Amino acid sequence: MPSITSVRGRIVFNSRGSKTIEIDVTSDNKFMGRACAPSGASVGKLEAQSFPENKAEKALAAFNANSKKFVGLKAEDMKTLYDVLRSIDNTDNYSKIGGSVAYALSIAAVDSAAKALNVPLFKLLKPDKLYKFPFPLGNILGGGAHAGPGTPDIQEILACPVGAKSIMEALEMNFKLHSETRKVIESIDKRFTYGRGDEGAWAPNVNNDQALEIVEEAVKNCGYVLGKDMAIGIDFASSSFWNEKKQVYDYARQGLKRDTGEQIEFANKLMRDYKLVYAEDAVHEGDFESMAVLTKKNPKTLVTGDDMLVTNAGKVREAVSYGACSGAILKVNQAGSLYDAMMFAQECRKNNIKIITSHRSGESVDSHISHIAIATGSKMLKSGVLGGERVAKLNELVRMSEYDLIEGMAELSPA
Ligand code: 2PG
Ligand code: MG
Repeated sequence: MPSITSVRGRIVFNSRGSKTIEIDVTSDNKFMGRACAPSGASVGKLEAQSFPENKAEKALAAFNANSKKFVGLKAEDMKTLYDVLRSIDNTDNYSKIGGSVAYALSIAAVDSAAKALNVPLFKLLKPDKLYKFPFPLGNILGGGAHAGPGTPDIQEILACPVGAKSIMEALEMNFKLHSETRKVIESIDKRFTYGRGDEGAWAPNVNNDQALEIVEEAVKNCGYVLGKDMAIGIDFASSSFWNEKKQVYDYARQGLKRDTGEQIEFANKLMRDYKLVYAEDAVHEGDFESMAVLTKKNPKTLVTGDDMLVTNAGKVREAVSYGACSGAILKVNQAGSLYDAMMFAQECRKNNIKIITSHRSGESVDSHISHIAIATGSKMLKSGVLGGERVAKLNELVRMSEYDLIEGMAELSPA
């Protein structure tokens, strides 16, 4: 069993040019694992806090002050590493050492263990006989916190190539739809600049309804049958436009407001009209009751919690008590360490809630989440379409198809 012989942390930059933490973990003096913490723009209230006092320098200082405590641990032992992290920081949200440190350290450790043991990371995380590929869920057209004024209030319209038989075919379908979507935007806006948001999705000057019509038309132009070959998903990220004081969803860019009942009606209508395979955070993070209404009404859609569940096993139990959510986003950095995220995944599987492993809008070129998606039995991997930091995860899936251990695409139909 490889043991950690040294650790080293540093400040680097993410895809938005913001500072973040990267950590190297070396096992048996020669096998180096490395991981870099991502960060979100639309952040759930109960997520792990990336940095103490919101400063990467403070996270690095807290890590350096404690780094010796990790030397000597077994590199693949996520639980012991978690226990040591918790002996340093017992806050709910890792506000003392920083979620970025918990993320980078815990993933660099297993990365190093996988290299030392010469096994692919997904197999180290979950020894199994057979695995399935998650469907790539790619952001095609978006707005919200990921793009500027004039773009839709809805954060992401996503492609999911549900008819694909292989990962290669699935990726090609997403790239084709992304490129066709640009042509449709250009046909209605001759001055379209090809502007893209933080995750590589087109960021045109259109409202929410037009945005959906554009993607629907692009699906048709590609020759795909909507919902059969290519399905659409939406991340409303509705907490970011929920006005708690006025109790309304404020679609400020489109100039309209919806109360809770109207928001439920709107989300139901989109799920029906566009045969959505996926609907994330359609209501704000605290509204489990409305999420339960949507979940019950739409058995064919993965009605998914992101800000609502914040990759927290306790929140999954809360959702289950309401009957809310058939899908759950897994973002390791929301939870903090990889062990926290694995406990969340276990709770989801126990309750038959489908897992969707996800990137963040501020990313690195790391590709560990592709392995985490396979190891957790994720139905989808939400990791964008274009941009080096997005394609890095997708290309890792391509490389993984060289292993005979992964057989075909995940089963999407609701159990
Ligand atoms: C989300 C994510 C990823 P962010 O809301 O699901 O798409 O965005 O990382 O900005 O929270
Ligand atoms: Mg989200």
